[in-house]
Amino acid sequence: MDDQKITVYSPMVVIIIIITTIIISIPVVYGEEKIVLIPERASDPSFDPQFPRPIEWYIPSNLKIRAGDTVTWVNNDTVQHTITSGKGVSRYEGVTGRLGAPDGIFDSGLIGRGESWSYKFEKPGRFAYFCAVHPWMIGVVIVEQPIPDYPHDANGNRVTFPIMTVTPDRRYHVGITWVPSIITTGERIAFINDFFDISGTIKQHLLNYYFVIYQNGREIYRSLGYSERGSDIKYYVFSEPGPIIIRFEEIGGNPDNNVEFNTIVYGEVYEVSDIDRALISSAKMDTMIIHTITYVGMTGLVVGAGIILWWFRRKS
Ligand SMILES: [Cu+2]
Repeated sequence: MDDQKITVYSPMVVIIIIITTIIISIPVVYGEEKIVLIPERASDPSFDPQFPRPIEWYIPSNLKIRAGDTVTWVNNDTVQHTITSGKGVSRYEGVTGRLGAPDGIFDSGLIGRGESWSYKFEKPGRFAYFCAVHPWMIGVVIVEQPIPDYPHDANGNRVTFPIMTVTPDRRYHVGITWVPSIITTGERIAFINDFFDISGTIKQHLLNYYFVIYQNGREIYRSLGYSERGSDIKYYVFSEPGPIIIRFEEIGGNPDNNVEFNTIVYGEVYEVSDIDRALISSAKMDTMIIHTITYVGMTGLVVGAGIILWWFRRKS
């Protein structure tokens, strides 16, 4: 009987193990892909493009990412380049023949027109790089700590929603929950505020207070609130990253009755711009055109050679 049971349940057990393994292996922090573009004429030491392109051999030459992100360099130039970690040289030094000093962390090797190369940055730090062929082409990737995937305070400590605290007059419990739990700039954040009596059980109806947000030492938002059947929602869209303090002031009309919470607003470190997208697609188009020309040319040569051969054979 026992043997039979094992036979019946083992496929199920296997499936459960597989599903569990998949869930466990999903990374805690999801990495993003960032694009760095090598523009046309990047190999030219006198390269000095005008608006709207910045003066950069790698665009952007100063890239901020988070640990776990992958950077893909796309070569939109007509010649081969490398992405070699280490110290490059100045334009003058490069022209006079000085070479860069690789540090061995990463090296793409030569990448041609329209080709790309990717590298995943696992650890925080500052990573300088250059082109081994044109060592005045320099760039840097700054890798920041990844964002925790759980709600946390301004020090990164995990918090549990709703975060509860007692007012100084010891009459109320105030709770806060923010959605989404990781706050980023440009996204509408809902702050759900709960008000209970001191026992923490009876919701407080029509309790007035000020909902105030401070960031970088200044007040950025203030709104009068009322607890409707014990709760209230405030919305805010942050435009800047950095730690914030959320203060409930004058709770119940008492000017000294203030409580506060804190957390961090994260910024979008880098977005691929429309210009980048246009350049990337033009790099891909270049590759396609080159390939087409090559194929057409090769076909032409083969057909031409065939015709010539046929012509000579016919003559002789
Ligand atoms: Cu180069």
